[in-house]
Amino acid sequence: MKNIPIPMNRFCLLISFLFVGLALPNSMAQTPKAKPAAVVQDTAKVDREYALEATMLGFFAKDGARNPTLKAKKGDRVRITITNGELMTHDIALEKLGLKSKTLQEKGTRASITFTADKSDTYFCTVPGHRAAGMVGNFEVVEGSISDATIAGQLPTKNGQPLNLNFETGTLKDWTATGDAFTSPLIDQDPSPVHEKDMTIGFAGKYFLSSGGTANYKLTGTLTSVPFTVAQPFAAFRVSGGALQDTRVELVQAGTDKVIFHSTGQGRATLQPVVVDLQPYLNQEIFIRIIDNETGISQIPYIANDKWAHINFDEFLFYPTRPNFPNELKQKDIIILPPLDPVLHAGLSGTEAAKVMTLPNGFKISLAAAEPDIVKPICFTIDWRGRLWVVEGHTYPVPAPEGQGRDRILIFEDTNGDGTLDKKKVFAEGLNLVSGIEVGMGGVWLGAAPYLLFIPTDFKTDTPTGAPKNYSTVGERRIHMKSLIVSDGGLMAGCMVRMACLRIRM
Ligand SMILES: [Ca+2]
Ligand SMILES: [Ca+2]
Repeated sequence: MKNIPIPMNRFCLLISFLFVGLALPNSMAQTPKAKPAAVVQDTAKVDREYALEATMLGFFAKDGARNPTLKAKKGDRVRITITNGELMTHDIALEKLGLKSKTLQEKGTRASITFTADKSDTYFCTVPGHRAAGMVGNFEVVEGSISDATIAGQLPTKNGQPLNLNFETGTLKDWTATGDAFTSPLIDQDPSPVHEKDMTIGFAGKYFLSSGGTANYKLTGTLTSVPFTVAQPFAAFRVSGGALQDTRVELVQAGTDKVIFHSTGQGRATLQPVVVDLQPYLNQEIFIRIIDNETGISQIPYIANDKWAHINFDEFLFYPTRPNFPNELKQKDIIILPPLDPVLHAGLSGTEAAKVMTLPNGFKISLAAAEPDIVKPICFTIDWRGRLWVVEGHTYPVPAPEGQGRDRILIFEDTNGDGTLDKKKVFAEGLNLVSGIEVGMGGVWLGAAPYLLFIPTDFKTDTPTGAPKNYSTVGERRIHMKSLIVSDGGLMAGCMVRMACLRIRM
């Protein structure tokens, strides 16, 4: 067989779907494969350099600031480099300037835009839906000097002595701990021994406090400071860690026990200042309460173990006026993904699930196959003998390194016609990211992004007669070919992500 071109089908079908891209299928073949290398080639001299992590929750600066305002002087040569923080499609563009970086797909890859600062602008991710989701911030051309210096803060005092609200004594003096999360919470290293190595805490002084970090997030407890008088109208403290309410810092009015302010982290490790307006409480007594009631059994069902079930804290200081921090953690920046909708009848066995299904009149249902005979089915097809070919998608959604795929193709057969698939055969194993299957034209066709594979097959013995052969590359792994159909001497493929329908003629 010759190489098969992928012409745009005249019945090209566009289906509305979340994260629909705009590229058309005939451009896919030319899309270069995303490179894992994280090297920025641009070596031009720049006056100002910014680095941001790109995620669906926003662009994050190294100091934790979400969608930070990036500043430059008029005429400065500026470079903004983004690092993809997840396995998603992201880029960065400037709205007025009309400048756009290359598009990233793999986690850890980088792209940048370099330009001369002329006027203030808006930076954002051009992938449809991402700007609305929060990937947008300001670029500001400023007059004069660019300074992020803020006024100095002061430790609260008691009986003329500064309180240990920054932990610089290396002890829990002036604090009382309950539970086990704060038995040895002081850390003097960055990266911290109880956090992941790629996390930066950015604490002040010699010590900061953590209720267990990402290593011991299951611990719970409370740490309460001694009461002290509000001596200045503003305060700021540094916090990071979980965004759920059960890991939080509270400021409490002494005597009444009324919580006058609270803040969680935002699901990141870097400590960020939170500013509190204490004007209504001037000269009153308050205390600080640091709470970790999170065991890591997440309220979010798709996060099995929540490593953010901890809180980090440092340095509570008073300020005479409202301090300005470039990486201030504002409450609007704390985003908590909503829990999934509850699923009716979740967790039933295959037999029980079949019993509770609602069917149209005249229909009946019986169980054909269930776990553990079949696990993670992602696609199937029926051959001319009425047998079911099912792909188990163990690799999806993250592609395995070349040669380390874990997907399997199983053939099921109902040998006595009672509706139960009583015979099972493994046709192939070790496949990578298979999302579509069809049987016909002398073998088995697989959509295994970024490839369209053909396995020549002896259907008398149901065994491959050769290695999988690639008939096309669609350029990127996120184009999942589904709904393969052999008919009329051709192969039809539907594609997810870039929604389209292709017709491939032999
Ligand atoms: Ca400290
Ligand atoms: Ca915890």
